[in-house]
Amino acid sequence: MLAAISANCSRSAGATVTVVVAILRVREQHIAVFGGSGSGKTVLVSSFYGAAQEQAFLKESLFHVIADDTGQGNRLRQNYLGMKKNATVPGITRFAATPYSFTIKLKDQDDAKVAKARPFDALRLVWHDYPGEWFEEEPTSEEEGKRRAETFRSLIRSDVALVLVDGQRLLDYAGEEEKYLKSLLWGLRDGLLRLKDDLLNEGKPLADFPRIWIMALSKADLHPNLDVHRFHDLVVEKAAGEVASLHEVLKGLVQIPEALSMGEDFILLSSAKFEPGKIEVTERVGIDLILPVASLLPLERLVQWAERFEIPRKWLDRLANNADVFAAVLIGSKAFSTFLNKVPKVGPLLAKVAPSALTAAVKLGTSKIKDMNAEARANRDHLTATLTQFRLDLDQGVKDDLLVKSLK
Ligand SMILES: Nc1nc2c(ncn2[C@@H]2O[C@H](COP(=O)(O)OP(=O)(O)O)[C@@H](O)[C@H]2O)c(=O)[nH]1
Ligand SMILES: [Mg+2]
Repeated sequence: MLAAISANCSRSAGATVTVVVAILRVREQHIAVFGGSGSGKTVLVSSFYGAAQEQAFLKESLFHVIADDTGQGNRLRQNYLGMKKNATVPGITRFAATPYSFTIKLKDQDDAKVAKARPFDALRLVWHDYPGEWFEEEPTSEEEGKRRAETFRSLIRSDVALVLVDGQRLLDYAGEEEKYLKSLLWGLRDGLLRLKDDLLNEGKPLADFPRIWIMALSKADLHPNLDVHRFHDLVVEKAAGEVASLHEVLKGLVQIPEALSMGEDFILLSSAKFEPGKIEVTERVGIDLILPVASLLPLERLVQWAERFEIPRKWLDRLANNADVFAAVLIGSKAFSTFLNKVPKVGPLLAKVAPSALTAAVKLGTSKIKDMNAEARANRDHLTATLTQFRLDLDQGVKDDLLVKSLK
């Protein structure tokens, strides 16, 4: 928002000075990425950020991806350029848990009229790596245990968690994939159980916690014949019991345990095409779905849950961050305020909104979204264009057999 703060400074001459201050209204979405050492976490975040700094992306895109920590951004870009130019990969980072913070800043932030009409100006994506080794190995000291719990606590604001299934290890275990899949899921389950006492406040289940746990095949380029449905089948065939018991453990950690999707969503990811002596960074799979998944999937899921069971109003805000503003953009601020005006003004913003406003936003058909996207692009309303594009990207991801979304 460009907030004009009028400071009426009386000067001796009686002149009035108006100071215009630009305040960027930023909405934050967090995403948690769980994966063992070598499963592709660092390469993934480097590819996500590096590709967004390419001229081709900068020209075409509706937004810039800016690293909030410049030094960290440069390191990620170095990783990316090393892969692209010299086929070198980033160094191994065992036991490192790093949050990365990116601001998704719309282009042409300065059109005052468009800016004023939108409910927020920029999205911040905070990306949390959680090293899977921490789930495989007991902490070596009490202090180490504390550090793990603290790191975990920082990522529980995420709506979405990706569980990386290492495509290389699946190959190593070809024919007996259950050995790898079971150990991965048991490790996660045991790790969570070990953290449980530290995480819960006097045994009270958590309100804020990732509610959507997506199984993500990393290094999908190593599996050219595996589409997302076959990956889904493989997980069910080889490790359905382990998925179910991880689901049980997650349920034991949260309030409103019905609002949890575990082992219902699947995605394919490849950060680049790795060939002998060459890393083709332009051949990426699923990376462009990360922002849409982090931002819009929670809103969609919230509506699905609300159709299945009663969600107390005050909970709407906690189960999917920013669902209110995303819905407002998707159905248009005017329509959204009509919904708002129909309900009593109490409690947090979302509690005021009949879930029907959210449903309306989610149920818009693809052709309607396409129209809105074209219109927003024409009007240079980049926020609406971006979010409607995210919706179209999700639809396309499903069509391209890269993404399976829960039907529940
Ligand atoms: N084929 C393929 N290999 C990958 C991909 N991403 C990572 N790798 C390989 O996996 C190694 C470990 O990746 P890294 O991101 O460092 O794993 P981390 O320990 O989870 O951070 C890299 O050095 C690459 O050799 C990918 O998308 N495709
Ligand atoms: Mg790493």
